Formats: sequence, structure tokens, C-alpha cells
Amino acid sequence: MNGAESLVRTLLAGGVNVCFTNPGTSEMHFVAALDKVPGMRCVLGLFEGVVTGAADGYYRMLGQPASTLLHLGPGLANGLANLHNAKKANSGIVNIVGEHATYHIAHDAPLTSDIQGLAAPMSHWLKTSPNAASLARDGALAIAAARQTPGQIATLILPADTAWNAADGIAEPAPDAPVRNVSQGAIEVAAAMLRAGERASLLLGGAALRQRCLELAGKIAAKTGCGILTEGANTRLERGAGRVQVERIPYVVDKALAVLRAAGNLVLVGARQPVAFFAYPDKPSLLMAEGTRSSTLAGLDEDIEGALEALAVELGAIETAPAGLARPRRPALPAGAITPAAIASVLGAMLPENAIVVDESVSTGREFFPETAGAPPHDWLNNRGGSIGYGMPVAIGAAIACPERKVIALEGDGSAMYTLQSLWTMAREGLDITVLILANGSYNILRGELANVGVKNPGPRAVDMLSLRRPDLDWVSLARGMGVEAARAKDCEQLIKGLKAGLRSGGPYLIEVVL
Ligand SMILES: Cc1ncc(C[n+]2csc(CCOP(=O)(O)OP(=O)(O)O)c2C)c(N)n1
Repeated sequence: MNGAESLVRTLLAGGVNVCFTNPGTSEMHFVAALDKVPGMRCVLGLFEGVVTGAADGYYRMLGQPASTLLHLGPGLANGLANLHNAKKANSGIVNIVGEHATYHIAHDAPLTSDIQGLAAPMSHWLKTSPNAASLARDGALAIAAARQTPGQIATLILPADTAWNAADGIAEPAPDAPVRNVSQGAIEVAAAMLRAGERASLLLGGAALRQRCLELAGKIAAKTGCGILTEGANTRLERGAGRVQVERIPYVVDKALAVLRAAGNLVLVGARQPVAFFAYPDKPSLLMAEGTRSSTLAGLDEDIEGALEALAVELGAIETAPAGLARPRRPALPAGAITPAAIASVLGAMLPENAIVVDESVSTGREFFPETAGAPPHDWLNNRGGSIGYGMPVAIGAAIACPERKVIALEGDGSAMYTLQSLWTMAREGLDITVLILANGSYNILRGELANVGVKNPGPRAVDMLSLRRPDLDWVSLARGMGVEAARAKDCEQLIKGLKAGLRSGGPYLIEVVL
């Protein structure tokens, strides 16, 4: 077998059986090996941001890394923004990047570049495999790195001759290391903070946002009266009827400061001290209120569920009924003009049980939570890295990870344009994804940001840089042009009809929601 085949077989032996790809000449032996070895699901993306974002969504839902296959430095560079988002979401990815044959690099051919230099900032683990005999072992190291807790971006650079030369066989990744338990000291400090009689809150992130952990947090809240908070954007939040609700720290700094003033001291569980998304003149970067303290119960690399369980035991809360359970509630279906509030009601009324909501709704979606809190249990995924264009690719990965579940992608029209090639992959793979394009014809959030950073009375040229008009985007045509059925909704009745059609279709469907 050649190196490429040894790598593909190593990936499969290591449980990596999906490859999101956009290949080129230097990866042709790898592509040929995909054909030769059964068991790898290969998914083509027509832009590398689709590929890396899909691998992110896949990990978020399964907790298992997928692999990518990208074409040299430029292919990697196209995928970096969503690799950045995946890194911030702690998603494990075996990120494979082709490279020229080792002896060709010295000649500075057109596609030669510093791939390691490009990859390093977005990778936790990075290696260029030196020869075909090493490739399987390096692949196994990459898998083991990606499978760490939390997940890691493991970038393996694959010179073409390592793929085509003869290899010895496959390699097996080291078994997953057990996740570290938190210290008794951390549990006692957290318990003391919650018992102290001062106002306190749990700030949850990462695995702490899964149902069992939320239930434990709810028990602790019922016993101690503490609040339960999360960061504004999360990798995967399990919510809906019967689950413990959490309050998100708002994006807008003044609102965030008010929430944190009310929250008091913070017990951090899979989360860090909260920071503002951006700096603004005369506003703080760190959001914790003056005079409050924080203690870390568990980091993302520790056993978060075990830590919450131990804290609940320490506080005598383990048998307590959890506080803050969301009661089942479906809002009434609205009629007439489409507003952000009306969209929230439609979602609350129609979210199917077990749906996966990928939220890139930006300014339109700020108030989607209250109206959807009592919908049947579902997952809510946000952009952890702030680089827009994450939503539709992540929806692809989630749909491939969970083919039995309905995926709903809520997309600002500006954000959706970054990775609209995703629609083609959705059509080709027949993925059960309903995309709502929130078509306000602008980078609406940035209008507010212009004021927030202190720009008064912006002129027409500045305002024009935040407009998506001239020409208007025709999302129905864009979707149909990529094989995705689509409808335009100009009022709530049309939105409801479109959402019904999309959810019933079992495949990809796009609704242009005209705001
Ligand atoms: C890669 C990248 N480029 C630019 C930005 C800056 N940015 C943040 S939000 C935004 C506009 C989002 O527009 P849209 O998705 O239509 O949502 P809206 O603001 O209209 O609610 C831009 C350009 C970014 N976050 N990431």
C-alpha cells in the first residue's frame, strides 16, 4: 500500500470515517485512496470554509473528529476563518493539508507557500509528515490530538511523495487519556462561594451546557439560590421544555454589565471570566462587576459533569429538584408583518422535537430565546469565534452527524453570503436542513456598532458600506441555482407555510425571510 492508503486506513481504524474535502493535484493519491478503501464518507465542499465549518458542526454533535482534505497553503487559507471558529468551539478536527512533493518545494512553484506558518495559529497540533513510512504514525498522532478533551485542531501536512511512495501499514492512535477530575479544593472553594450569603452565579460553558450538567446546576441553584449564566455564544446548548434554563450574557456591553452586576460572584464551570466581544471607548473589556470574585470549579480539560455532581453532593443538593426548568410552551402563531419578534414566535411554535438550531441570526436573533424556551427539547449552536459565515457549513456537519434530526439554520443575509456554496453541498448530500435567510439587506449589526464606537452622524459612504442593496440579493434564485428548493416569505403566513414545507421536505430548503 502507498502512504495515502495507509493514512486513509489509519483514519478509519481510528474512528475517523467522514472526510470533508476540496482537493487538488497534490492530494490526488489521497483521493484515489478514498476510492480504494471502503468506509469513508467523502463530502465535497466548493469552498474550503464550507469544509472546515462542516467538520466543526460534525464534532459539535458527535464529539468525534472528522477529517478535512485541503489543497496546499491557499486551500488551507480559504478554510482558516472557520478553522478559527472551530478552534474557539473546541471542536476536534483532523485537518489534512496537501503539500508539494518534498523535493519540489525548493523550486518555489506557483502554489508553494509556508503552510506551517499559515496553519500554526489555528492549530493545536501541527506536523508535516516527512516520508511515506511515517504517514500512518503521524496520522495516528493527529487523531489522538484531535480527540483530546476538549477537542483540538490537528493539522497534518501531507507532501505528495509521502502519499504516493510505499508505506508499511497502518497505525493505531493511542487510547484516549482519562479526563482529569477536579481537586477537592476546587469543589470546596466553589461550595464556600455559593454558601457565603453573597449573591453568586454559576457561569457554565462547554460540556456544562448538556442536559445532565444543567440538571445538576439547577439542583445547586435550587439549594443555594444562585443564578445560572452562560456566555453569549456557545458550542452546543441543550435547551427546551423540561430542561434547566440558563441566562445568556448579552452581546451589548451595557446590558452585559447589568447582568453581571446582578450575578454577583461567579463559579466558573467550563467557562472563563467573561470578556466583551470588542473594546469600545470608555467601556471595560472585562465584564465582571467591581468587587465581585470568581473561582474555577472545572476547566474544559476536566471532568465537568463529575465536578458538578461533586459540588451538588458537597452542598447537599443532589436529591433537590432542579430550579429553572422550562415549562412546555408553544407561542401562538403570529400573523402579518415579519419582525424579529414574530420570527421568534414562529420558531417557538414550530421547532420540531430534537431539532438542531444553528444560529447565525446576528442582530435579528437577539430575542429568539424567550419565545423558544418552552419548545420541545432541542440543541442550539452559536458562533464561538465571531468570524461570520460559520452557520451553513456547521449545519452541514450537524446534519451529516445526526441524519435523523432536523437542522434549522438561522442566517443573517450578510453572514450567509460568506459561505453560500454550502447550499450546493446540502443539495448534493440531500441533507435535512431548512435555512432561514434573515434578509434585512444590510450588515445591520454594524450600524449599531458605528454608534457604539463613537462615530456620530456617519456619512453616506460609511452607511453604504453596511448596505447589501444595489443590487438586492435574490436568495430564491441563488438557492435554486445550487439545487435547493426555496421560497420567499413577505409576511408571517408565508413564513409559516415555507417553514412547514421545509420541515416536511426531508431535504434542504431555503426561505428568504424578507425583513
Ligand atoms: C469574517 C468576518 N468578516 C467581517 C465580520 C464583521 N461583521 C460582523 S457582523 C457583520 C454583518 C452581519 O450581517 P448579517 O449577517 O446580515 O446580520 P445583521 O447584522 O444584518 O443582523 C459583519 C460584516 C466578521 N465578524 N467576520
